[in-house]
Amino acid sequence: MAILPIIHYPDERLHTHAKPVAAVDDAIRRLISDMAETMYAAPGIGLAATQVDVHQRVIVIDISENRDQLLALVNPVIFKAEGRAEREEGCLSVPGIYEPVIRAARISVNFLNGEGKEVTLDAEGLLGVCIQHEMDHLEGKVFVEYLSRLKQTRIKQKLKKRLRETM
Ligand code: GNR
Ligand code: NI
Repeated sequence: MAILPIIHYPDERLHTHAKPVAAVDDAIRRLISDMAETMYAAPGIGLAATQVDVHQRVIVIDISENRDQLLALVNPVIFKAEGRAEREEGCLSVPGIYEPVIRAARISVNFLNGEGKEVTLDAEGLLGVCIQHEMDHLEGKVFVEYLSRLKQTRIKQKLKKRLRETM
């Protein structure tokens, strides 16, 4: 297991489109395990491979209180989305920034789990939001892109300033 470095916005690599995983093999299982360790250490409730500069369609999520309900989603596809709901979001790639985003209220998603088995999951609330947020990362999209241009500019300036101050 290993904790992987997380890329921070506005790094260009966060805009990379991830490729489908051909087979859930030992290398993918190692990636899932490293991503889980990275997510738990951060700590966060989700992590997309994009955030650790691996451009394959792999996501880990754990929204449980006890941090013992790991979900691994390989090649996820949302095939149903209903309603709209607003919720405050944060992102490990945009540290310290929390802003409301409107997304589908309920989704149904298809994916392969860590064993390569096909799974269908209905999700709403925090889990639904988290899956949509992580799947955006795989498309090269960061949640701040839903905000106004002005807010995006301010967030970029804030993160760049913070980067300068810690170097
Ligand atoms: O840890 C995280 N918390 C969170 C809170 C509200 C909505 C989405 C998230 S995902 C985030 C981890 C992360 O950046 N995943 O990409
Ligand atoms: Ni994120």
